[in-house]
Amino acid sequence: MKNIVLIVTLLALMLTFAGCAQKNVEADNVAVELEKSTLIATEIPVQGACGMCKGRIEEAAKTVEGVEVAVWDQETDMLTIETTKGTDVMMVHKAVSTVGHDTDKMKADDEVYTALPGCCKYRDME
Ligand SMILES: [Cu+2]
Repeated sequence: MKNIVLIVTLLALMLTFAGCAQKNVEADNVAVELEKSTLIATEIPVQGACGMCKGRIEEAAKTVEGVEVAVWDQETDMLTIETTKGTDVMMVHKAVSTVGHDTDKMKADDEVYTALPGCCKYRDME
């Protein structure tokens, strides 16, 4: 009889632990979801002209640590980035202007701009 009580107690304990483990996994999942949802969206006006520009701008933006998503819209000349908390957005302005694209806060060097392919000469279009 004592043995049965012991076994039942042990089973109950095991179930309790299993339940806790399950809850922890759920808590972890919630944490991951929160992490994703706490990405901060920022819009940066970036000058460009064509599909090549799009690739260049997005690639440059993604080199900045904390930039998870970077999408440049050719129609609106708007770069939308999604970054983790604490990301220095000015670093994105810098990265994008370094490869030849003016932002609303940082102008690309004339030398770099001049070296862009003809189809990317956005300044001439204005
Ligand atoms: Cu281009």
